[in-house]
Amino acid sequence: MRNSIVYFCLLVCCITVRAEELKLWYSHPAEEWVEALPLGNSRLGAMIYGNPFEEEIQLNEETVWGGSPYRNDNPEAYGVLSEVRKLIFAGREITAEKLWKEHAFTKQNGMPYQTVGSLKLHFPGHEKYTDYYRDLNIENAVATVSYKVGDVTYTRTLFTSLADNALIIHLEADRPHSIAFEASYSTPFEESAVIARKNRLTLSAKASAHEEVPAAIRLESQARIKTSGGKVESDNGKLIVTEADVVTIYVSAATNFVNYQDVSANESKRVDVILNQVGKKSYRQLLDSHIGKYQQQFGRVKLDLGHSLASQKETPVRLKEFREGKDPALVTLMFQFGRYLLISSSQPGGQPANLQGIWNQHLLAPWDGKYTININTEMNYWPAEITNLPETHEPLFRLVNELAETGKKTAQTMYHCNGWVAHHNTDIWRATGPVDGPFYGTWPNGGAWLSQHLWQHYLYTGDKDFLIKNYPVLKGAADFYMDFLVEHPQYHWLVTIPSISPEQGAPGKETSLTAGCTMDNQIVFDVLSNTLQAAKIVGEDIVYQDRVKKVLDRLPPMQIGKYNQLQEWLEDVDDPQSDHRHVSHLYGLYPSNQISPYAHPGLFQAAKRSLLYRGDMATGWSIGWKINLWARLLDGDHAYKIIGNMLNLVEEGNPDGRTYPNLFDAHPPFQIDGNFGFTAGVAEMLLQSHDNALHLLPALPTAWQKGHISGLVARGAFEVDM
Ligand code: FUC
Repeated sequence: MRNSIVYFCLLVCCITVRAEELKLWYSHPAEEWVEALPLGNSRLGAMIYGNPFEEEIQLNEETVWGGSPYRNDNPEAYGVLSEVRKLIFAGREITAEKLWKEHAFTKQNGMPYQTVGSLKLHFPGHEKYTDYYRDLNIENAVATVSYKVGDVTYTRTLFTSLADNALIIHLEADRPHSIAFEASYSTPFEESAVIARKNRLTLSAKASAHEEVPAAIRLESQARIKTSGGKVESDNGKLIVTEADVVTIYVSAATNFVNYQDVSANESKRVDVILNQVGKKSYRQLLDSHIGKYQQQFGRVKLDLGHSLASQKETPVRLKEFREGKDPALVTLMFQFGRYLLISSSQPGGQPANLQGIWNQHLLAPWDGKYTININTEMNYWPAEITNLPETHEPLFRLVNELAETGKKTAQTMYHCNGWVAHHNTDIWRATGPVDGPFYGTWPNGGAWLSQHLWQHYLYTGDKDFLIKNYPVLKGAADFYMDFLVEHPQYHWLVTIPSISPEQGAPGKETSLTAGCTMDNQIVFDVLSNTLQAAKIVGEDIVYQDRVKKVLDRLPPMQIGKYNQLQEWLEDVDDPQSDHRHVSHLYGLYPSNQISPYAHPGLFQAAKRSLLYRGDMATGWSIGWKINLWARLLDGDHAYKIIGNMLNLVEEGNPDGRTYPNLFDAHPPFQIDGNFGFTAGVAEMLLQSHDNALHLLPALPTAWQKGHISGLVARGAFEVDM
């Protein structure tokens, strides 16, 4: 049971302008993918272009990945490990890098997340239309398209049912016998087939082999068409509908994926089971159960920062004009859009949201659309607890448990260490070896950082059974460091080596390879001290607890350097001119809680100095991180300035654009972590609970004079209304 407190810190504003619904809307069809509107139920993703004449619905299924079960740890790594360490300690990092590159990496840099293809609906005669409108209503997770051809009004309603696991497309016209179209599938996969039979259109395909790992994923997508009035015929890989009054299309997709070791399911049977079930329900029933299930999660948090006439404009116009300062409701929309995306891409039993959530039109997406775990995947889940969506965190918890299995072998093979390790990337096959070469991949802390999400969930919920169940994973992350850390010959602290401060070399160094950089020390500190706290709660052996304490006492402290900055490396070498996107040494400020303004004022000022040096502009996700960091620095106006850097339309001639017309965040290109970082950041400006107390409105900007928020969650299982 949650504790509930109501604070009247803000006067609820008197809204003179009608509170707009939470909608993204447009007066034109999408021409590009980043204008199309995303629907999703964690399993299925759909991007709706809303073109009257040639509707395209680009489809995803969360388990369509290249490759098959594989591992990518190189057993030769251990043979060179002590030499690599010696060379780094001796300042010969380039030689160390060469050796490490030859022996610690494999040909596999991770498998790609892939599209299914598109369902296309061709409406002859709809080339010329008037009164066009399309939207995505994120209060009920339904998209609509409407327009007129002559004097007939056509309406499309689409949703990916959270309750019934299918995409539902409902077509209506305000005159009988007016609906006529052809349905077809397209897919980029070489090995694929489309069959049309009666009212069913079926696409089957095989995902790609990649980096010498054979393909294993088989996928099927099927569309079944039900009409009232008119008829459906099949012809040469197409379904043709004529003279219908109303049409409902039910679309499903599935693969043979069972888990990271098992691909033995039957995708056709899965699709059949889903669509047979869906076919028993009326359109109304499907719509109601979808909205009911969605609102049960989405409706928990309400935010109102005020409205104005500017809030009623078309979405891209609002993004263009945000910095004029008249549209506080755009922050609300973007905040809630992040919650919409998390609900739509991460539900219990599914895969965690990857670099693009579940939405991807490519066979080879940027960075393969996989899981980059040196910041990006973690950021995806920053809003999960605080914005009251703890169930969306479950797929990530399962991923961490699975990495603890695969990463045990990596820890043994590469480092001869106990416990488990994952480097800076993983994928659906839960690969835990290093990828992308030494400069980026020498980072044995991905699993450790992810494991902190288990501890945080415990802090938010107080769920002791959850902690007991997940304790072995936390302990495994700690056990790895107990073996992996090495005494630094000069400072005598225990340090990680080889490692990097993601993804940059210290000034004056030609490579990134280093020992004991600040972020590593902070992560190791979290892993060990949180495992120690958990050990006490679950009643772990006292001898083990003492061992952990002894290691904790020998970690390097955070250090303040010559520019009054928080040092990123053991040596005082930071470049105050650097605007690198990774602000890794500020991990201790956020998401961790190692730098408090009250307990560590010196470090707090140093962290602020470091962040000021890095500047306010960055890639999308880095902007997302900076909103949270300025919130933790208790500076609402600075956080708000960074919000303005995010809410800036990507369009030709604007290199600073960081949000696409469909509100997807721009790295650029599209990467979803920035959306989630934004949502977490707005919440962090309004409520903090990391420092052993609830802090209400810790970073309220001057721009938010009036407002109301309910349903945010604080550690200790409090739900807060203000
Ligand atoms: C890390 C970042 C990049 C990008 C990639 C997916 O490598 O440094 O900016 O976000 O992940």
